[in-house]
Amino acid sequence: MVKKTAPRSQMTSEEFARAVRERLEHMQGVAPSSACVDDVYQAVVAVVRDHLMDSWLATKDMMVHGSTKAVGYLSAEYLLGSQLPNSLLNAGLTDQFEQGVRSLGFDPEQVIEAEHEPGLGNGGLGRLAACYIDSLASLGVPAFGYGIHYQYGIFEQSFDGQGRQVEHPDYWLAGGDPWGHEDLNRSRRVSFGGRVVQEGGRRVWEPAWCVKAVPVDYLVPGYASGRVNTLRLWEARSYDEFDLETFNRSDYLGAVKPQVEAETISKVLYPEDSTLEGKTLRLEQQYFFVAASIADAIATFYPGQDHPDLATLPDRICFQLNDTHPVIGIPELMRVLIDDYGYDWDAAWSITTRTFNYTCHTLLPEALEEWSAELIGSLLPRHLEIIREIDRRFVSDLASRGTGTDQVDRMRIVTAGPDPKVRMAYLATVGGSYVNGVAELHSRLLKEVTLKDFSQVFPDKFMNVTNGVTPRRFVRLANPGLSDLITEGLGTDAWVADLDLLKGLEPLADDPAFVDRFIQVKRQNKEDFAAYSRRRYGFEPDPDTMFDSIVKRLHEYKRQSLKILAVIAQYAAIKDGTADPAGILPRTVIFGAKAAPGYAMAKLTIRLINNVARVIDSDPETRGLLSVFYPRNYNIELAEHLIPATDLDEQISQAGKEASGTSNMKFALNGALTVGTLDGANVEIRERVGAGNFFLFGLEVPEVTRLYEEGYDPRSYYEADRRLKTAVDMVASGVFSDGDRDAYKPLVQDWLNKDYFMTMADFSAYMDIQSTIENAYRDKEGWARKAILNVANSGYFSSDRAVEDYLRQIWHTGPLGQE
Ligand code: 26Q
Repeated sequence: MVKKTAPRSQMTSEEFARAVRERLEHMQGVAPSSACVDDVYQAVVAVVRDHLMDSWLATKDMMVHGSTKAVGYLSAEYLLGSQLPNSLLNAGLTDQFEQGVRSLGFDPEQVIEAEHEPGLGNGGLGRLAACYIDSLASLGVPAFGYGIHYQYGIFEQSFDGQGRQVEHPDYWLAGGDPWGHEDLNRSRRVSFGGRVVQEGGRRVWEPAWCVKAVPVDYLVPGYASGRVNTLRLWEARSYDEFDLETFNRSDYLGAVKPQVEAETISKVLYPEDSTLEGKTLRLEQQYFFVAASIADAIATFYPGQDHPDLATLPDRICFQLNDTHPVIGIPELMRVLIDDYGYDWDAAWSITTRTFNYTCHTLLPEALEEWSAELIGSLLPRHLEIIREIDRRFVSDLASRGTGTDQVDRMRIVTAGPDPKVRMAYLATVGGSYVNGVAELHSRLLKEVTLKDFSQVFPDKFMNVTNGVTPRRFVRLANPGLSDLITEGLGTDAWVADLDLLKGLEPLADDPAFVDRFIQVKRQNKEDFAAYSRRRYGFEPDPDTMFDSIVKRLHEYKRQSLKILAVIAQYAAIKDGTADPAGILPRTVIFGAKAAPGYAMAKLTIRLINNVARVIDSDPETRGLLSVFYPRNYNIELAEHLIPATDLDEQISQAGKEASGTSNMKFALNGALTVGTLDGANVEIRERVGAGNFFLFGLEVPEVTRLYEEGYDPRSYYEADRRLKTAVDMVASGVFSDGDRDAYKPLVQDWLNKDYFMTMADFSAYMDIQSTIENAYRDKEGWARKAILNVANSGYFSSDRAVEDYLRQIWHTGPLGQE
């Protein structure tokens, strides 16, 4: 492999400054002397985009005219984070930007902070998509990311006076969209509703209304690859004058109404990420972006052809379904092939099944999408017919393989009964070549539990690709101090494009000078975070305390309540003198989490955390010993500041519930130690970094299963552990609600009577491992040594490796220009 070092563009800083000035004066009409930071930001973005344009055109040209199969990543979410620092790094323009902007009298830091991050995703799945498009471009693989140009991204979170979550719309486009390139000439028509009629031997869909899908393109520059791929996000517009032919003439007003409402389709990202309501608008969003993307791919690879040979489609592009959200693409491609291009069923099925693959991201049954057949039928009548036909043929295929009738019934894509449902995960499994889970444990559980019947019949379909994260954003950019130290330690910065090289740091864990430098870097990151936090939130965590972080969406299965109960128990021990102040390890516990607006239990947990923080931080007895900090609005920017500053990372989900986790990888790569259960990718992290450098606790999957079967009694754990009893009783008695004993009743009742995720059962083990952690932390050098070994052995968790796994096992393609 060629060792790639940081790219540097030919452009000088003088040229950069000149281009910015030019842009300000001639395009924006602002004299540099009267420009504000936002003006400069806009001009800088234009300069960077301009600079990437030639490579973008060349990449697209090679993709269309070459013979390398492209990847079409279909994802309803891309949680991009800020674009400027990443584009500068990948384009080799960082120094020129800094010097150029300074020469114009501006602070580069402020220009970078002028960006409002596009929060077009909920959490892990959306961020993973963003990491994968970065890696695809960096590896030089021709790829399109396809998604939705939501006008409102994930809501902005604040807290009210009682500590409750308040949601505010995230109008991320307020300052324009300087990175987006709207391409009106590539727009596509997407139709909905109506009916299907028989015309001769053909079924003909007569839709009732349609919308225009307008692409907004974002450049995705690879790191040191010279390639620039495309992220194409679709925006819904109504046609100015609607085309009467498309309409059902007998219902004129009924047809106009949805037309008028067309633009709502891409208005807002749904903030739910597990409990799924079958809302029409959500299905409209899914079909909208997938239909536009499939039409776009055909137009791109078969330009100007009325009768393209679509039998070659699987050689030109493969579509990866990021969870079930884009699965309606399977019947859509069938419809296009059969209805629009005249292929027969078998030919269309062969093309379709070789074009799609499906990644599953969950183990929770309630998170598996099911749409009522009635809803699909009213919005997409032709697709429902096709889905029913896929199901019919699938069932007869199973029968001919000798699959038992019970099993066949369990496997039906369309459920039987009065209100039939379409199971999207099953449709994806049947309609594509491969299905993959996102960590080894998850992939195994998919085969053994969630999709067991399918893995019995189609064992070769099932794959694992353990998730990964991009080292560019989450190490090189987020943690410059550690990056410099790594580069120094390895004698090269080639690790940024080849993260396995981190292994070379392993011997340095025994080098006292290196360990010392490592300690200094972490210390500096903690001070930087404290300063950032004071500016942003008005709270300054004390860098002399251990920074103990738990950041992820708020979910019962992720068990933020286990953490808060442990904090309360520690608080109680300080108050009642059980804990000797001299023996307490000073900590700052940092929470970051948004809850789905309709998820009552999660929102109540947020309120509890905020009030525990309030009570503890206003209590003089805990000063310098225990502090709880819950910054509002956890997002990519906050992650980039917090992760490098963290000492202890909490990955404490109930075993068998977190598909993978990806923040666990980011923390390990940034030299935090993990306290975690054997769940998701924690298992692989522990294997790689070494059991001695990972704090394991809690029930494991077989024990959880056994407890469910035997009958789980949370109250028995409450009775058995004084620390737990004290903590729960404090919540119940109103200590964190000004005496109001009802405030947290639903939470307390759940803990004592249901506790589906077994927080009570894991509490004692969790408290016990905390003492082990504290002892380990007191040995400063020993802790740093463990942290270095985490960094050195986490190279595997690069999204470059994950994408290479997809290329080898699933996509069967590779970089441009190597065919
Ligand atoms: C679906 C239908 C309707 C409304 C919303 C949704 C929806 C939206 C987002 C369902 C799920 C999500 C997001 C899921 C998610 O982020 N899953 C996480 O994916 C990560 C990347 O693989 C894993 O690391 C995490 O373990 C997994 O929880």
